Amino acid sequence: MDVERAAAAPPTENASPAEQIQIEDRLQDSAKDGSDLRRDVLEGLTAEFKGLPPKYFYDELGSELFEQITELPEYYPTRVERSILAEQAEAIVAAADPQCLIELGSGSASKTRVLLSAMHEAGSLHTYVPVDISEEITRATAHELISEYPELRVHGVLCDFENDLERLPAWGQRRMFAFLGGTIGNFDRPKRIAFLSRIASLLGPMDTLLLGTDLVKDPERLEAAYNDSAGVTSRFNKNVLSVLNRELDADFDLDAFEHLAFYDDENERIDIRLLSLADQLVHVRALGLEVPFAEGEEMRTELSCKFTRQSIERSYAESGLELVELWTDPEQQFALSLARGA
Ligand code: SAH
Ligand code: AVI
Repeated sequence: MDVERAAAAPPTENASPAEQIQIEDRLQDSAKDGSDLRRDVLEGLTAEFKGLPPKYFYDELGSELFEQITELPEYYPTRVERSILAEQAEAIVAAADPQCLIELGSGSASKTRVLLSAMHEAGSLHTYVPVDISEEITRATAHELISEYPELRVHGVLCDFENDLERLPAWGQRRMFAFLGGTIGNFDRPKRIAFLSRIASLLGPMDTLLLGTDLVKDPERLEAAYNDSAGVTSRFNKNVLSVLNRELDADFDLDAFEHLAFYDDENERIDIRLLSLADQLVHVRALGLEVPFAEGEEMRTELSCKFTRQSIERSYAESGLELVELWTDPEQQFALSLARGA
């Protein structure tokens, strides 16, 4: 395991932006030269039930569309998670006592500010480590944060957390890993347990994990959140086809596919797909691939699993983690939970 230990650098009052921000590019060559994308797309488009991994949504436009989703009236998770953080940040910081906050899939870190402010109030704000696959949003976020928190060091890491978790540098003693927004729900169950187990093996005795999970609820409310009336989620979903057109010289016609999102009650998850509106042949020239889609055929682009307190505890138990505390909102729509190594 390639884990570097570095002491959390004490912040200085007059640090320049260049000293305060460091963005480390740890994306592997296979991500940079497109071979991961080629492998995943070849596998996904030649399978009997076609599918694409959700991480390819997040080019610059995809990150921007996700930001728009978080502001939609139907998309409650961001608002509710922020409200729980606003209520409980002090309690979370008191329970975890972190010096360093490492956020996986940080994006715009819009809710993270609540935690950073609570760490600031507790006098323990040293280092923030945003970890994301999307370079543009990570750089922009780092610059915004240092203007808001002059004492903060931002050590961003660009990487694919699925591939590179063990290659993250490890700063100082009391680290809190945060995985917010319900992004853990975008893994299916086996991947979730594997990923949480990997986090568990990185946690030292003083480290914690703060996990955001969307909760099982009325299917109508859930389905509305993924079928907004303004059509932003549809554009976000189809953006993966634009990524393939650009990166792999493909010729997907975005108008020939329809966004689908429905609640799968048995598996407690929203299933997000693209439905082919016609019999069509798509060319992915960079792969020398011709992909037939039948009219009515569905391709999975994302899963968004929903949880109960029991399923959160079970996921932790199966991953070598132990629940410390769980916070939710009055309507029990979303949960934040703090875990330690078992
Ligand atoms: N945490 C933010 C953003 C969630 S959107 C929130 O709660 O609102 C999911 C984020 O995870 C995006 O910023 C996306 O770029 C990032 N992401 C998705 N898959 C990733 C991967 N495999 N490795 C690193 N980052 C990833
Ligand atoms: C990032 N992730 C938690 C979002 C979700 O709700 O599963 C992604 C998303 N997909 C469609 N809308 C939002």
